[in-house]
Order: sequence, then structure tokens, then C-alpha cells
Amino acid sequence: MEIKTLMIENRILYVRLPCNPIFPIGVVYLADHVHKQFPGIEQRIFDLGTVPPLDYASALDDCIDEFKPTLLVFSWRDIQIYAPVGGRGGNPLQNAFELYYAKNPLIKLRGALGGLRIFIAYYAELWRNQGLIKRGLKRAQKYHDNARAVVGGGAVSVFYEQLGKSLPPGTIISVGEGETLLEKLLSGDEFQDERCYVVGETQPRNRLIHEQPTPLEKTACNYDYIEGIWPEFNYYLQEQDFYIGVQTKRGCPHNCCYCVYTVVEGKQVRINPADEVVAEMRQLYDRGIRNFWFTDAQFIPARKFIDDAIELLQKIVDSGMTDIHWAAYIRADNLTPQLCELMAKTGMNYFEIGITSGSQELVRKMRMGYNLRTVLQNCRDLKAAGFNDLVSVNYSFNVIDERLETIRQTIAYHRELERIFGVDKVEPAIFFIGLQPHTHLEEYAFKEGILKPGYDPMSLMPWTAKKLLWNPEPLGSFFGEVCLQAWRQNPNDFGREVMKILEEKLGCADLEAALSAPIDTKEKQLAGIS
Ligand code: B12
Ligand code: SF4
Repeated sequence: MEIKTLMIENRILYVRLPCNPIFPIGVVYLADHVHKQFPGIEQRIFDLGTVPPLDYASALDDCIDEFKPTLLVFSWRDIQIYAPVGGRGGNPLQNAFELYYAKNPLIKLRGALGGLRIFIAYYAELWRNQGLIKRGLKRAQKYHDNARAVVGGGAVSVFYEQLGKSLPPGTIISVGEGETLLEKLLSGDEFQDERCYVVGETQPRNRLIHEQPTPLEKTACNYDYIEGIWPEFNYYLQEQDFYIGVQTKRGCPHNCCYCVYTVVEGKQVRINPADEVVAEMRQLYDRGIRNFWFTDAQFIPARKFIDDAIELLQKIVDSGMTDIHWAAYIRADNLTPQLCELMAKTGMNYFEIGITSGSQELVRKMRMGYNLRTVLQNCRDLKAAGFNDLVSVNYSFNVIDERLETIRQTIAYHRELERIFGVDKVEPAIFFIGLQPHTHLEEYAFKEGILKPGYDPMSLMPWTAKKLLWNPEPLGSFFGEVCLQAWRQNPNDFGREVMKILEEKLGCADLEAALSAPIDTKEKQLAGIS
């Protein structure tokens, strides 16, 4: 009886905290799931990604006054901003590198000022989002004394331990997918066995993030329903260039040393039934959407999932949605000629390969499980199948054991990719790893004495940020200078310029050297960490 009352009385407001306008697929899936379990519950989606910054607080107030929620589901997507792209406060990588590595004092000063701007923007954003959570909760409690907040999403999954210190007591902090947590919460069941904790009441369990998510069979999202609870839904339908998220699976079985996806989503790969994925795409297609982003950590996580990818793409072909485009993170070691043909045929027009290095030796040391020779062969198959669009190849230099020879190998590898796809079609995306908690790289940093346990991974204080933006010496300054030169010479084509400068300075290895990886004893160092 009590459960029924709880179910009927609940009014759930999903607040997607401010974010670049990326389709808020997380809250859409949560609302869809809750509706399927509890059709009687009133729900509303409110996306601050579509609201101008000056209006955040007042728009949130208005929405709460009107909807009077009993449960606030805050979704926080991203916090970390280390990337070689114009972030919200400027180009963080460039500023940091100018500050750390520039020899010219004026450039150093410019880096310091730019860094300060980003520093301020970063903390302002953190405080603002925490402020919005507190404000929203307080406002909802005006209408319902026991209104409650649950906080989750990508950023919370990574920084769940830190965020608990600044959120109101009683807030539930959730890691990873939130469907079963919400289900238990709404049923009045014990929910703390899910990957979560309650601020002021419980501490996050040791290795909480490593716990496996509760299995869940995903069905096609019901967009007729979503449209009805989300007044601004059309915002994402108007622009033709939005890639709308569709998830086809969860989980990644790999162990790449710097990656946290594999713990956030879990190692167990769970495939969403192809018919359900296509049915979901069809609803978006009928609303005019032609661009889709398969938001999986990896679209083809391992060879044993090739058949699932083939089944899905074949069903897309059979559905007659022939004028679509799609993009995804692709492990290009897991392709077959048949899959390549289907990828080209179904309109894949962009993909990212995160090989990180073109040196097989380093790829192995980073525990990435890639065979670079296979990747090249598969890229040739993809090209032969008619793929003629953009590939972004993510390189992160200097992760572990980088040497001049391994840099030369990366250049050789990249040049081969250019020969396959065409120079203008392969974009080298030069990242430096932003060190994340719960990764092997973090363990390695502890072991090497670079970081001490208890450090704050969210800190942007210059002395911490310099360590988290992973670019250790002895090669750190060298890469710093190369990047600065690239920004000076050709800021609009940064990645290609970096490759060019590196080749001018160091030359290019034989491709064969890049593809073969002699086993060396040092490798065991990282392999021993778990
Ligand atoms: C796909 C993806 C992208 C794609 C998105 C494409 C698109 N059109 O959607 C692209 C490549 C564009 C992208 C870009 C970026 N991304 Co990204 N991305 C991802 C990835 C792999 C999946 C996100 C996703 O959509 N998942 C599917 C949906 C259904 O899941 P979800 O949104 O997370 O929601 C679920 C749960 O989080 C939870 N949940 C969500 N909200 C709430 C709320 C409550 C209360 C509860 C209980 C649960 C809950 O339940 C949901 C349903 O299961 C994640 C990593 C990961 N594996 O999660 C990173 C991730 C979200 N990205 C991240 C970042 C930082 C970025 C960038 C800002 C990087 C950068 N510096 O440039 C950019 C943003 C670019 C921009 N324009 O602003 C970070 C965010 C955390 C952080 N470090 O701050 C993540 C977590 C990766 C990481 N570990 O660093 N990204
Ligand atoms: S980097 Fe990619 S393949 Fe490696 S663990 Fe992360 S999601 Fe999986």
C-alpha cells in the first residue's frame, strides 16, 4: 500500500545541468525507463543546455514552481576540460602548455592569463552547478518538505568521491547507469546496493565504481512519450548538424591504462537488441533526424561482437533508412570486409579510432589490446568498401615509456593511414591524457611517486593540473615546445602541424618497426598494477 502511494505521489523533474548542446540522451533514457516501470508517475525534462547562462537560475526556479517536483534528478555530463579544442573558456591545452613550456616570457604570461581565465571558468562552473543543485532542491522543498535530489551522469561517475563533499546532505550520488537505482528508489526498496551513496549518511564503498551494474534489457526509447514531457525537445530537431545519441550497447571489456569507461560502464558488454535500436532510430528518423551518434564506449568492443554490429547495420539497411549518417568510437581492429561494407552502406561518415600511439610496443604497454597491423588492414578494407569520409585518429603522446624511436614509429603509422584514406581525410587529434581516477595510469602515477593517494583529481591548481595533464619529463618539455611551435605556425591545423614538426625534427621510422613489438622487461611494471 505504501509503495503505491509513493508511486502516485512522485513527480520527477530531470534537470540536465548546463552543458554544450549535446543531446541529453542520459536523462531521456532514464525518463523512458521510469515511465515503462511506473506509467502513472508524472515526469518532466528540463535541459539547461538549451538555456542562456544568465537565465539558468530563474529558468530553473520557474520550472520548479510550475512542476513542483518531489524528486529532482540532476544529470551532470562533463567537468574535465583538457582537450586540444576550444573549451568553454578558451583552449586549455594551449594555455597550459604556454604557461609550462614557453621560453618567451610574453608567451608564458599569455599562457598564465589564459590559464587563469580557464581556471576561473572551471571553478565558476563547478560552483554554479553545485549552486543550481542546492537551489533547485531548496525550491522544491518549498512545495514538498521531503523533496529529494539524486545526482548522476558522466561527470558524477568519474568524480563521485569528490562531489559528495559539496552537495547537500541527503543527496544521492550515483555512479554509472541510473535506471535500476531510480526504479528501486521509486518502489521504496533498499537502493544502496546500487552504485551510489547518500551524502551525510553513507560513505562511498571502497572500489564502488568497480562494482558491476545491474543487468537491464534495453527497449526502444518511446519518443512519443519523451516529446510530451520535454517542451524543448524540438531544439535538437531544428539544426541539421546535431548527431543525436543512440546507445546500442553498454560496457567495454578492455583495460586501456588511462580509460575509466571500462569501469563506469563495466567490463560486461550488454547488447541492446538490434530491433529495438532500429525502432528507436526510426522514431527519430520520422521526426527528421538523419545524423546519429552511437554513444557506446566502443561500437565494436571485441571480435565476438562483430556479428552483433553486422546484425544491427543489416537491420538498418532493411529498414529503408538509407539517407542517414552515423558516427561512433570504433576499435578498428574488430572489422571484417562484410562489416566494412555495411558501415559504408549505412552512412558512417565519421569515426574516431583511439589507438593512442602508432607504436605497437607502446600500444601493448598501455594494455590496449590493439594489433596495429590488423587496424591497417581493416582500414584498407573500409576504404575498399567505399568509405570516403573523415577519420579522427586520437594520439596521446608520452603516456608511458615514449622514446624518440616510438615517436618516429607513430609518424610512420600515421603516414600509412594517410596513404590509405587520403591526407585530408585523416585528422590526427593530438590529446594529452587527462589523468582520471580509478585508472591503471593513476595507480602507475602513485607507484612512480608522481601523485600521492588523496590528491584531488578535480583540482585545477597549477601544481596539480600539471601532473594531471599527463606529459612527464624527460620528453614533456620537448612535446611542450613542439606543440607551441605548431600553434604558432598553423593553429587551425594543429594535429597535422604537430606531426609535420615531429617528422622534421626526428624523421620517420620504418612502418615494419612500428608494427612489431619486442617484449621487454619494463613492460611488466604496468602489467603488474590492477
Ligand atoms: C559518446 C561520448 C561522447 C560523444 C557524444 C556524442 C553525442 N552526440 O552524444 C562525443 C565524442 C561528441 C563526446 C564529446 C565530449 N565528451 Co564525451 N563521452 C561519451 C561517452 C563515451 C558516452 C556518453 C553517453 O552518451 N552515454 C550513453 C548515455 C545513455 O549515458 P549517460 O549520458 O552517461 O547517462 C547514463 C548514466 O550516466 C546515468 N545518468 C545520467 N544522468 C543521471 C542522473 C542521475 C540522477 C542518475 C541516477 C543517473 C544518471 O544514467 C544514464 C542512463 O543509463 C562518455 C563515457 C562513458 N562511457 O560514459 C564520455 C564522457 C561523457 N565525455 C566526457 C567529456 C569530458 C567530453 C568532452 C567535454 C571532451 C572534451 N574535453 O572535449 C566532449 C564534449 C564536447 C562538447 N561539444 O562539449 C566525459 C565527462 C566526464 C568528465 N571527465 O568531465 C566522459 C564521462 C568521458 C570521461 N571519462 O572522461 N563524448
Ligand atoms: S579506451 Fe576504448 S577500448 Fe580502451 S577501455 Fe576505454 S572504451 Fe574500452
